[in-house]
Amino acid sequence: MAVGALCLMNSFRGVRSASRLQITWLCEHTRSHSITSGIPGVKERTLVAVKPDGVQRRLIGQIIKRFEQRGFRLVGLKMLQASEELLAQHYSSLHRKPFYPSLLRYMTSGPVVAMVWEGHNVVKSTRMLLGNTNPAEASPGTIRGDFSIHISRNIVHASDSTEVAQKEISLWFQRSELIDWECCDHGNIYHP
Ligand code: IDP
Ligand code: MG
Repeated sequence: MAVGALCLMNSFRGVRSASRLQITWLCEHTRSHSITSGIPGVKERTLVAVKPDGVQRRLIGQIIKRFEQRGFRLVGLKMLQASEELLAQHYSSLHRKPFYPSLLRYMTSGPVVAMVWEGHNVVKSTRMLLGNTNPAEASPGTIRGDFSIHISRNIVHASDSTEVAQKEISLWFQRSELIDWECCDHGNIYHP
């Protein structure tokens, strides 16, 4: 066999064994630091809600896609017509704002899709995925920066701190509506 071909085969084997090693490490690492233990903050959760304008403009799928693509885990999902009572609690810190009555009208104008997403640093990362509250200030590439133009119709809600996230999740979801689940590719695909 030509020397060149031998070298090529050896380097190919090298690449294969290196990637196998990496895959084995990844697999072990993922297992020992799985969703239920290990990486600090991996169980962090946040509330995200597609607001009535997002639902009516058929943006639910595109919004979910961004969270899945980023690698977060969906642990709760439901569509509901939010009541004034729920929203009054949800937006209790804003009830003195001049826009509060119109905010409640907007949020009750149609169904909302509420979700709980989980993962490392999910609260902060989600706020970055959403972009500035005012879409005019939101960067292109963010949800608000790509799909909206006015602060009164900004498509999507997300908790702004881990403490607020815990309160909002328990306000919008029963414990039984949230599901812990493991990823099927941890072992089945990379660990024959
Ligand atoms: P956030 O949704 O980015 O956390 P907040 O300040 O908590 O922003 O405000 C909650 C929601 O109230 C906003 O998403 C937006 O729908 C609405 N809002 C905030 N400021 C204004 C305003 O100046 N005019 C109209 N609506 C506003
Ligand atoms: Mg807020």
